[in-house]
Amino acid sequence: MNKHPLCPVTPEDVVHFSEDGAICIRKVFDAEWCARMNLAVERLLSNPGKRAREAVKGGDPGRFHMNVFMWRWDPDFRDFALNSPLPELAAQLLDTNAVSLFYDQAFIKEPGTTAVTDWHQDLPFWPAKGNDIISLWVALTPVNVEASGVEYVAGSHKWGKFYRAVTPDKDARFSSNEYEECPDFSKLKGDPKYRFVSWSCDAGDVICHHPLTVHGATGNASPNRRAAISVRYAGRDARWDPRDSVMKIEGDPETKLQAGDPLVLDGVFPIAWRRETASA
Ligand SMILES: O=C(O)CCC(=O)C(=O)O
Repeated sequence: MNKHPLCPVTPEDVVHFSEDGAICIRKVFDAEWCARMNLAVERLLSNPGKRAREAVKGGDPGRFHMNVFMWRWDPDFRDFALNSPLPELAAQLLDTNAVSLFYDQAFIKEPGTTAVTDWHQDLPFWPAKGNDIISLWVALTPVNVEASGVEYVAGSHKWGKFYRAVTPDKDARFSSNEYEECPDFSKLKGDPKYRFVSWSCDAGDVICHHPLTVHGATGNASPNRRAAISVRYAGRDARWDPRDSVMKIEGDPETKLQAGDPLVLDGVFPIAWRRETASA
């Protein structure tokens, strides 16, 4: 199993990521990692635990399974988040000397799922703020962009917008009226104001996005499972920002962190990668 990305990140990738707020890095994981994590996904689906969400409605022939914090209880997910090429990739794209693990999240769509992932930004869901938070969406299966891919609105992380959070299962606890609703960008595809970016992936490719980049996804019209794990890492300016209507973080960081503290806390937001020669 590889320890470093198989395809190194280039300085052009760093610039591209900062401009578009989304980039696909090919061949981050070898086949052994993908096989191991697909077994872990299988285990997760049959034993989902207390934080699982299912977003399909009656009559949907598929299954849209989401889960969070798998790294806290499953050794394979733990290794994936802390001892794989991912944290180094995060640090390279954030151009920083150290990253902590924020959390991991599974997005599994079985064949025939009609439930979409609504257009959204990630930051409104989180008790966090800052630009230096990155989500690494790892394709564990091949992903055909038309059938089940995620799409991003390039540059939307720079709009200064903070859209209301909406979970795929429409959990009312998230929908704070303080913020405007995120438009349905699938209806704005022909509008020259917006540039959409998306990628078909092989297993082991990673799509990386900024926490304010607007994104959404179709269901799964392919005959195969679409399994992806998003692992989120925090860098330099990421801060604890407890607000109403945000997700609950496992491990009760609210009892240990003050608003404005860095997103670093043993056992909760552990340091996942540090440059060896870095002094801080
Ligand atoms: O895989 C999906 O459908 C959504 C992924 C997503 O929203 C994320 O990684 O933040």
